[in-house]
Amino acid sequence: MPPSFSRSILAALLCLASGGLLAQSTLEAVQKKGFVQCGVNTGLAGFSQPDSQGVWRGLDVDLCRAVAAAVFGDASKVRYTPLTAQQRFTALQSGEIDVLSRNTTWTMSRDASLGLNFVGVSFYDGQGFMVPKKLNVKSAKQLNGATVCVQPGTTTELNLSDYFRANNMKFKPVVIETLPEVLNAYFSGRCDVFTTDVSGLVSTRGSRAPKPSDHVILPEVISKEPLGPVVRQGDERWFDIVKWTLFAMIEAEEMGLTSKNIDQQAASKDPAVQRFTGATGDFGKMLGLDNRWALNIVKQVGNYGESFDANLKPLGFDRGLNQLWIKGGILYAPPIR
Ligand SMILES: N[C@@H](CCC(=O)N[C@@H](CS)C(=O)NCC(=O)O)C(=O)O
Repeated sequence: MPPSFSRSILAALLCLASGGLLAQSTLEAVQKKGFVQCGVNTGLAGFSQPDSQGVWRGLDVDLCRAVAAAVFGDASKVRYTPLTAQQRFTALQSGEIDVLSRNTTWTMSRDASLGLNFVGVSFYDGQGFMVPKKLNVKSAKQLNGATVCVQPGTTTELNLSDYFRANNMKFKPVVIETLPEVLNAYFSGRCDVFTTDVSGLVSTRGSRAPKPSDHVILPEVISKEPLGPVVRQGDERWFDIVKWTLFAMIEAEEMGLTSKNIDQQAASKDPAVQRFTGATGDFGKMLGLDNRWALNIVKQVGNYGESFDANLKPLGFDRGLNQLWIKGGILYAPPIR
């Protein structure tokens, strides 16, 4: 075989390999384009919503910013793709986004059959019901025959029918894809009830109800909704990066590291703090990142509690289950060591 011919076969093979088997990793692709493409909610106050200057804010947005801080040392290197519940998984599967950080419940079928991986839980939630106060309903058990507003492609839709069936009650679903429209239907009285994650009820009542005090959230919480960030399956490196980004925010709170003190703490003699800030060890390197990856997250975005206080506390959220395990909640990050 003439050498030029074998060279061109080699080139063709290399080309095939780079497009297929050796396809560029998510980290490389993100580094090359210079930003993280993050899939977020279309607008849910406290989780992800643009402020009056058009700057995206919220707990879910902070996870996107933290990934950018870990990867680039710059939390601003994020672009946002607002997604409805129905659009979110396709956007991730197709590669349109690098991370989905959008009040998404970790369920077995989503994890095991969509080619996706949940990295952990950033907010423990459950499904609830909101009704106009004037209906004088005190319990979800009184909702037999109600018209219920719900968004498609959600766990909400599924739990709703389970709950009514289990309690021998009937309901008329009003299924509307976009949040502004489903809220409009509920606030204008087309439905008796709006159901979603309790966080969604608290957030939309506080930020979108014409008069928040006209609406009550019923006491029943009918499901577990562990919400967390999602990545594509098959890229372990990227999975680890997003997973440890979330853990770093939780661990920083437990260690008392904040955006205010992290620079001084970088000189700490405490071995755990030294590992966290990158003063010792090669923990960043293990992820393919700078050893100051976690320091950059905390410095630029803050720890989990700082993000919670900035984004959710003003809307009236309590920490509840989303408190650290050492303070009575269930937030627990594995050790950085
Ligand atoms: N956690 C549930 C529900 C998530 C969900 O989409 N909730 C609605 C109601 S708060 C929402 O975020 N809507 C905003 C939108 O569609 O843009 C799930 O993962 O299926």
